[in-house]
Order: sequence, then C-alpha cells, then structure tokens
Amino acid sequence: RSKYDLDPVAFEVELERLWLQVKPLYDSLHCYVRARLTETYGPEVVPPGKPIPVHLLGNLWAQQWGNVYDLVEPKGVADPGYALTERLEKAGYDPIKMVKTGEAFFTSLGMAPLPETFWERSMFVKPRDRDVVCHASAWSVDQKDDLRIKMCIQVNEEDFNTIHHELGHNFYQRAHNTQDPLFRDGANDGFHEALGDTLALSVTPKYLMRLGLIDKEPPADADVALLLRQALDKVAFLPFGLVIDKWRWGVFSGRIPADRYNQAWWDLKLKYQGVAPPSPRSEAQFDPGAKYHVPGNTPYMRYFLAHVLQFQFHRDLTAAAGETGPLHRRSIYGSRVAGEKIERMMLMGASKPWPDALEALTGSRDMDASAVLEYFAPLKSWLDEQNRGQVCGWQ
Ligand code: X8Z
Ligand code: ZN
Repeated sequence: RSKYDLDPVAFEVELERLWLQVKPLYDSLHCYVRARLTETYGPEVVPPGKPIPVHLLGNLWAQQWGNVYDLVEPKGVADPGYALTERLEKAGYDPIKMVKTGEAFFTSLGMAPLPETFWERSMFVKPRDRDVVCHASAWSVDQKDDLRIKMCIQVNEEDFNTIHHELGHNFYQRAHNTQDPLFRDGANDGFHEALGDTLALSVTPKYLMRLGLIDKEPPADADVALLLRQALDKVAFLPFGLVIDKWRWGVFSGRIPADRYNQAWWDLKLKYQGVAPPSPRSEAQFDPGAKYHVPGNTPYMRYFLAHVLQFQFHRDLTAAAGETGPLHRRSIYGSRVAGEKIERMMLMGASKPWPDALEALTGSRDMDASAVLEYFAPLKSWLDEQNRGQVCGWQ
C-alpha cells in the first residue's frame, strides 16, 4: 500500500469511497443475473436472496461474467446482432492478426509501431513441445525497446481485449523507459493496468464496422444489450478486484491466521461479491492459490483501480477527441489529440505523483467512479426496472 502517494490507511479509505460509489450498480447487476440464473437452473440451485453459486458465472474465478451473456441476455430489447468471437473466427483472424489489429489501434493515435523484435521474440501461442505459464504478460526486457508479450492467444473476444491490455503495458513501458530507472513505471500501478483497457473500451460497433467485422451498427435500442455485455465483465470485476488484496493484506498483517486462510477467502467473496462456493470448503483446501496473482505475488488492487480509471480516461479522452453521444458508443480510434494526451502521461512514468499524471490526462486530480456510473446509467435504470419486486442482496 506504499506506492500510492498516500498514507496506507488513507489509501484504504479511498478504496472504500470508490467501492461505495459503484456498489449500487454492482448490486443491481447481481440481482438481475441471479434472477436469470434462477430461471435457468431452478431455485434449488440458485436460491433467491442467497449468494450466487460461483461456478455458474462462466469463469473459473468468477472475475468476469461475460461468458454467461447468452443465459442472461435481455428480453424485449434489440439484439446487438453480433458476437465478436464469432466475427473474429468467421473473418479468419489468427493470433498474429489480432495483435496486429491491436497495434494498429495504438498507431492510429500517433504512436510509433512496435519494433521488429517484438514480432520475433514474443510468445503469441501456446507451444506444443513444452509447458509454459499462459497467464498473459508484457515485458520490457532491456528497459529500452526490447518489448514482448507472452500469451497463449485464442481467437475470441476475451483475448482480443487482453491483447489491447498487454500492448498498453508495452507502449507505456517504451514511453517511460526514457525516465531515470526509478521512475520507469506507471504513475501508479492502476494506470499501467488501465491504459490498454482504455483503448479496448473504444472497440465500439462503429470501430468494428471500420475493421469490416460487422456490417451495420446496432440500433440505439440495442444499447441495453451492449451495456449488459460490457457490465458482465467490467462491473462484475469490481468487487473481485477488491477481494484479492483485502485477503492478502489480512494474511500479511496476521489479521487472518493460517488456520483461517480458506474461510477468510470465502467470507470476503461472500461479503463483496455475493457468491458462494460450489461445495462445502474447509482448511484442507487453499482456494486463493488457484488465482495466478496469489502464488505469483502480484499485487491486485491495481486492477480494481484500473477498472475505475479506464472509464475516467475513456470519458475524458473521447471528449477531447470531439466524440459525442453515449459513452459506450464513443471511440478514440484515430484521434491524435487523444494520442498526444496519452503520450504525455506515459512519458511522465512515475516521476510525478499520480494526481499530476491524472490531471495531465483528465484535468482532474482525483480518482472518481462517476464515469463508470455515467457509462452504465442506461443499463442501471433498465436493471432496476427488471429487478422490481425482487428481493435483492444476499444473506
Ligand atoms: O492479470 C491480468 C493481466 C496481466 S497484467 C492479463 N489481469 C487480471 C487477471 O487476469 O486477473 C487483467 C485483468 C485482471
Ligand atoms: Zn496487466
């Protein structure tokens, strides 16, 4: 908690503030998704008023729920008319083409292309002859221009997003590699995690049309469906993003003793995410160990911050790019103005307190989840409508 230009206790207060800003949105999403899963699996499996069984959410860690979209897709509103995974497959995209497409987004903002060595030295697909760590990562090997990613790319929407995420690290690294060694880092680690995701938020239907992946823009009344798809990943992630380090900080401080590691994990997941384990758990299991960042010792609050910051960046960069209309239809693709702002922030690295970097990008010195709320506002009203008569929350 020492790397946020804040007293560690003040940092925790700040996190609580951001969480309380978005909690009503999460609660509405949770309530709606649970009701739809109850319809699918029956009240014995998904009891109303209770936490959602975590294994029904379409992801091993239930950190993003996009894979259950088909089970919860809205009724009575227009359909977006496409699923990106299917479009990528149909258009014959392969892993390299996906990465090239991601790179082209960055260069459209005026950034220099990645060096030839990136293409020679990266690992894009899972090798057949040896075991590797497939969890995606991005590297600046010589702290200059030997940039690489390591991923086991599959042709689907999730990996298309992750490619933008990883390239965000590489472009940021190349920019801050010009700083003194101590400052070769993000303004804070949440900034590093947010950068590529910010570009991925600009992967709008209009942009997909430009790529030739879809041939018409979904109508305005498909907004609820588009936003729900996005919320299943981005809003569902928020409490998950909090829980990992709340658990870890408890362990490191001794507040969570070794004979309660697993219990404390599920207590936190219940409290923040409203999810329950698939079967009874005990201290004979160590479920936190299944999450890469726990044994890998990678701090995790960065991703919670990133999920707030990326919407703040998106709102302010798209405005700078002259985009109007609902936030989720706006894209910075091709905007040199947005590109220059990003570049200016990236070049600062960690040489200034993060509020300075935030100000350079957004004009504000505070992290603020109001952009998340604004982005999802039409969905929130719709969810609350659907949830009428339901008992939301969990016991
Ligand atoms: O670990 C990652 C990136 C590498 S920095 C792929 N992410 C978190 C996760 O997978 O748990 C990105 C989103 C959250
Ligand atoms: Zn990352």
